[in-house]
Amino acid sequence: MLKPPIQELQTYYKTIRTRRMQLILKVQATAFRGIRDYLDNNGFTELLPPIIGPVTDPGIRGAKQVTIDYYGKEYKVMSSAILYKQMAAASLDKIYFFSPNVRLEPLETATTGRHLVEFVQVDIEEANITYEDAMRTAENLVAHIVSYVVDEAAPYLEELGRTLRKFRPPFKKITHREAVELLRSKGEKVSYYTEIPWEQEEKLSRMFDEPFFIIDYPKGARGFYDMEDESRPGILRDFDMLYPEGYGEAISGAEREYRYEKVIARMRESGEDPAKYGWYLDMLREGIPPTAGFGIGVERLTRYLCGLSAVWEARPYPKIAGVYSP
Ligand code: ASN
Repeated sequence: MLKPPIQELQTYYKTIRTRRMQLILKVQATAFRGIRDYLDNNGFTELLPPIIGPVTDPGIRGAKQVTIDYYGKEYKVMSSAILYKQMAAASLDKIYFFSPNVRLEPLETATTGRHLVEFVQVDIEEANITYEDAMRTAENLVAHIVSYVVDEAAPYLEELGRTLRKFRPPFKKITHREAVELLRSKGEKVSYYTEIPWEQEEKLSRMFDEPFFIIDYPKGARGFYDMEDESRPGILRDFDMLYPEGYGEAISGAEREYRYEKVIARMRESGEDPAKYGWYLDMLREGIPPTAGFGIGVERLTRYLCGLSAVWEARPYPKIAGVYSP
């Protein structure tokens, strides 16, 4: 467990001038090149990310959205750009953006070493694919990034003391149910019906030495946009990818529910008011193709690549729950 970082983090921005932060930022910039190298060479189009809008992703696991006054109307700062991704993939087929997200995380997350209030995820979406296809993209992307960074950033990794190994897909897949059974067999109290808490996710991640997927989360665990499997009610066609060695979640993704009536029903079930989602529901009513995709958090990626103890080491000006810092 990390020390409470509050005191230290108020002045953490000064570390940008240290050698260690220089090395981390060099590795991170190399990873960005690796991400674009893979996606641009595989038919994806990079788009500018939306930053504010009338609604944003409600599936943010206990964090709060940020509201701003937009000429007298309430707007949200993107907690994720999920709602826009489906529309963009309906037009350009294979898209991605480097999407800045803000989530007011609970105060307890200040010491997890894995939560930031302000972070960036590379959000990826493809039309007319299944979640199995999306997982193939995800594992190929991660394998490419690691290989690219190992080749292109070797001196930086060495100076950081990080040994990074290349991986060859496919990555192992376990269901959410199997993950819960595995954790229960080690004495952990985890539920079959909810998200796996981050502490247990970290323990699970220590049991593996390669990235791996957890698939088929229960309906209660995720947003209304993850598709429910029609032949297995209550089970979603979605996935997380976890890094090994205790680094925990790398990626979250899913096949999306795109049918108007079903989305309305899922919104109601999850306590969302469909009236707030005007433009999104209009888009679905007019009809879009099925899509699937995922998001990969770049600070957690950097943490893994560099072997850092906390995610705030991957940001020169980190924002942590409850910490007033520049
Ligand atoms: N980016 C995630 C996805 O594509 C959604 C999220 O961040 N909540 O499923």
